[in-house]
Amino acid sequence: MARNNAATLVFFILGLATLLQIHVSAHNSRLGRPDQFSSSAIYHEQVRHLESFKASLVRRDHHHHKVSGSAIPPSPSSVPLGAIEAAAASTPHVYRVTNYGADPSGKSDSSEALNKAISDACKNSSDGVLMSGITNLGGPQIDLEGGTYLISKPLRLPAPGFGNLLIHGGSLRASDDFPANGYLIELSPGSGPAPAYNYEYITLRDMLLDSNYRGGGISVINSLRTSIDNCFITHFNTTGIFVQGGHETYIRNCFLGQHITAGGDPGEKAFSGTAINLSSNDNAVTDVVIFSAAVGIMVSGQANTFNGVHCYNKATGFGGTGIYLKLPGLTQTRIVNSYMDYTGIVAEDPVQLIISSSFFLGDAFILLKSVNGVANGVNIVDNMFSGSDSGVEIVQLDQSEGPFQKVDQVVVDRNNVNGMKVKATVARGEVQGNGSTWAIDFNPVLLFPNMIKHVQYSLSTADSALPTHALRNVSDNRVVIQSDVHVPANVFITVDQWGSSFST
Ligand SMILES: *[C@@H]1O[C@H](CO)[C@@H](O)[C@H](O)[C@H]1NC(C)=O
Ligand SMILES: *[C@@H]1O[C@H](CO)[C@@H](O)[C@H](O)[C@H]1NC(C)=O
Ligand SMILES: *[C@@H]1O[C@H](CO)[C@@H](O)[C@H](O)[C@H]1NC(C)=O
Ligand SMILES: *[C@@H]1O[C@H](CO)[C@@H](O)[C@H](O)[C@H]1NC(C)=O
Ligand SMILES: CC(=O)N[C@H]1CO[C@H](CO)[C@@H](O)[C@@H]1O
Repeated sequence: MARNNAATLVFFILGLATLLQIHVSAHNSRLGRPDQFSSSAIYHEQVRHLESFKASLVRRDHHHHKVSGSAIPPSPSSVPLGAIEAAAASTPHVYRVTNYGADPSGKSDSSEALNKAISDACKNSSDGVLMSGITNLGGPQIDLEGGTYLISKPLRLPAPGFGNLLIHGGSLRASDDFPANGYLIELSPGSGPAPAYNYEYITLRDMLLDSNYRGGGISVINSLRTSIDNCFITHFNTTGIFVQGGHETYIRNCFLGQHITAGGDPGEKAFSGTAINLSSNDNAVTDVVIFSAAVGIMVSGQANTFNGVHCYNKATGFGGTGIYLKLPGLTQTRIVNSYMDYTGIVAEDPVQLIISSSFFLGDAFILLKSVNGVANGVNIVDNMFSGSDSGVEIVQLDQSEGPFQKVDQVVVDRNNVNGMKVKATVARGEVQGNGSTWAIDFNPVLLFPNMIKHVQYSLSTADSALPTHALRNVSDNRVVIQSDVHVPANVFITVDQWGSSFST
């Protein structure tokens, strides 16, 4: 019994110590420089905390007594309403736009009200944990309260240099006189002097943006760590989301389309605009559907990644493009786990590009376009292609501006293909014959014309004669094997166009 009590006491003390430890470390990290505390300073801190902890227990006890001692506990309604409102108003972290006179029915122009709410949210600051030149606003929320707001000019922060702000929860619609070159939300510097980066950690979430066929949806200029999450962006006439400069804009769980359609729209030929234009590095587009636009995603910045993108914006047959990689010579792009639905991928002079684990439906294909004739470090592997048996090749070359001449480490292989023509940079063939010459023409499969970098073959014969044989000719993607004597033989040949910086 006594031992049990002692154990309980030890446990209790340990528990207290743990509590204190957590408290102290949290306190230190808020000060930002825990290493400046000597261990004796920490000890004294702990003693002070223990004392105040004890005091708080006593206070709570006291309060408890008082409550249980009174016959009727105070009901919430007995607290004056004005006091609650005053308390809330003194720490406005949630900016409800209707408090600023915004009209949630979408009838009257709410531009001024919304911009006022945003500029008020930019008045408070927390501490300086963000990039130098960026004020940490501490996370204020502009709450659209589930309303639809008509706006005649873009929503903007009052000046560059702010971070840690959320705008969420409602719809915005451009008025008929909205500037045709504007965006509903512009994270742009405006006219003031711009710091190194305009904004950091701005989150735009849970919104429907209707550009009313005037201008675009969201522009993010020279900003860091922007999140665009669960937004539905439609009726853009220019671009749904435009990102220029800066880095790490994360676009996820979004739906973008110029026209509201579930696919197979009779007006598809007239779709225009670009759903996402990334003129910026290091961004990610994940789990995004693009259902109408002339170009789904235009990319002209490096090190962007696309994962789970579904493009059915405008079929290739009608002149549309799913993803256009316009970074000749330094592509550095990964497209994985995506769904190119009747619309394909175009890459200019690809240098470091991976397209993998993706599904190409409806004769959608990948086009490598030569600008300066370079294709280097390209992996197009492990995709699925499905087409209409019209002989469309899964990977094609556009050499109208000159042939691909510098081809190295280009691997197009292991794609599974149904109803389209396989193209690859590795091919295997077998030829059977009774004679002294065996030849295979690999042109139907090989992607690049007249380019075989490696050949391997084996000659198999059951004949009593043991022939001498050799690789005689490799030209125009044809391989010829010859033997000194006439024999019945099977010849197996493997060729590739990979090249490799590792070969000698
Ligand atoms: C929308 O874009 C089309 C061209 O794509 C243009 O003809 C039209 O004038 C634009 N509308 C507005 C309001 O700017
Ligand atoms: C994408 O943005 C760039 C500017 O950074 C512009 O030059 C280009 O025309 C745009 N492309 C499309 C297809 O919107
Ligand atoms: C191969 O051809 C030679 C003559 O050209 C003939 O004698 C021989 O029977 C043939 N062998 C087979 C397996 O057909
Ligand atoms: C190799 O074959 C090509 C035709 O494919 C021919 O033009 C060329 O002369 C041949 N070269 C040799 C060394 O036989
Ligand atoms: C905590 C804090 O600084 N709150 C201020 C935020 O800004 C509003 C004006 O927009 C002030 O009234 C608050 O005092």
